[in-house]
Amino acid sequence: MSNRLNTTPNDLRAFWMPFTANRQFKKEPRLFVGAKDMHYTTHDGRQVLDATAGLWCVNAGHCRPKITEAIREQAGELDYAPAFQLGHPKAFELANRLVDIAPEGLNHVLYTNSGSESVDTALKVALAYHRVKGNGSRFRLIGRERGYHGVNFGGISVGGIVANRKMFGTLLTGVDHMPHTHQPGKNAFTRGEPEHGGDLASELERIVTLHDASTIAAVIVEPVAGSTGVLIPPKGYLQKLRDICTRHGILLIFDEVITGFGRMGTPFAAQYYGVTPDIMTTAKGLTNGVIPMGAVLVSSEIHDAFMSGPEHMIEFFHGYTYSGNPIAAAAGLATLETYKEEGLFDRARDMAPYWEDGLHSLKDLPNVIDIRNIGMIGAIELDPIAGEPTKRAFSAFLKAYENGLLIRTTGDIIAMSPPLIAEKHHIDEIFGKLREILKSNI
Ligand code: PXG
Repeated sequence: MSNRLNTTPNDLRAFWMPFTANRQFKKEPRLFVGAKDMHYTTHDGRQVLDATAGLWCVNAGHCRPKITEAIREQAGELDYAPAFQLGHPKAFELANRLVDIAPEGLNHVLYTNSGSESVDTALKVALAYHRVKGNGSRFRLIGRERGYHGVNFGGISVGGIVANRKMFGTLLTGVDHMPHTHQPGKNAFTRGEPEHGGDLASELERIVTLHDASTIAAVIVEPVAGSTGVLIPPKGYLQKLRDICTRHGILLIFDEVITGFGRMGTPFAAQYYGVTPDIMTTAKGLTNGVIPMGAVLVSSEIHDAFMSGPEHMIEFFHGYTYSGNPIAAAAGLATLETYKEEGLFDRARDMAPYWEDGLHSLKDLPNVIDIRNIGMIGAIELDPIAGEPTKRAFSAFLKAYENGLLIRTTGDIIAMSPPLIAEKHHIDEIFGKLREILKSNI
């Protein structure tokens, strides 16, 4: 006897979809069956322009030949190699290439399979680092309101999105949160970095005073908060966090799962802002979203602190079956080569002003209460319908999909982050379609 709910072909019920309105979806399914460069093909044969690079990950565009070929070849040559006590060449090669484009001083790489795992890995490295240095009293982790650091227990503990936390009990203990930096009253419709709010970094100083620096292991922030609706750090904010952490011996972790791999027009946001963290988490664009893989980059200071004791002993009791998986590593190498050959990070930097102009041209439309942008990231905040939060933006999402445009929404905010291969005419099409949608009464 089958466990299936019934045996109808194409039955959608067994798959409990992630972060999805399952009942709405299954009434009106939206399926992609193909993709190429800037477009998806839907199950009903329509082309949809991708204004979100999948979920902020397909930075080089879809089904790029070099990446596809690398995966195909690797799958036929070496499918899997045990990750513990054994290795394979491409995992080492990819780590070197990552270090080459990373901010100076981040010289070592731990592999994961997702952004959530990168975050939990980074938090564990931070705690263990202080312990091996004889500072085991540093156990606290500091995150930020509205932060998104994936969905594992470490990530939701330091994260600050209520819906992602409230169902899950006590989470990690010893966590505190800085305030978020969103100040629409002062900063609405700012192009690029907001003027107001840099001083909010001094809230970290207040938290340090409350708990004492000797109890704090690390601070984790997204340089630009993505999932919560694109919150761009106010001028001077990240540097201030860096200074406070340095002064108090606290590790600074940048969660670059979204901001990494050219999204800001630089390899990482750290380079865009000229602020170097001690640990950096990545995923998504590392393999162009094609194969699950993440990487955590750490400083030599951190890595070297673990390299003591008998040489036959494992130095750090952490890792995944698929850490540095050969097919993922091959995809990662081919992705980095594609970024380099096509100059996609520079291209993003050069295209960003055009993106900014297009985005801000929507300022006059009904219910638009803020527009924000940085690099190839943009957000349009809509006035929520009274008593029905999220509905206005979700309607815009559905209308856009019907009209051949893929956007993301979170709350009543539309977020966009196109593949970095986007041409000006794609950008015109994105904002032309959005103008029509927002003009209609949603
Ligand atoms: N950190 C950050 C900063 C992220 O944005 C994660 C960690 C977790 O990554 P994984 O690979 O475990 O999902 C993320 C993920 C959206 C959206 O539309 C954002 C994410 C994932 C899905 C949708 O904003 N970010």
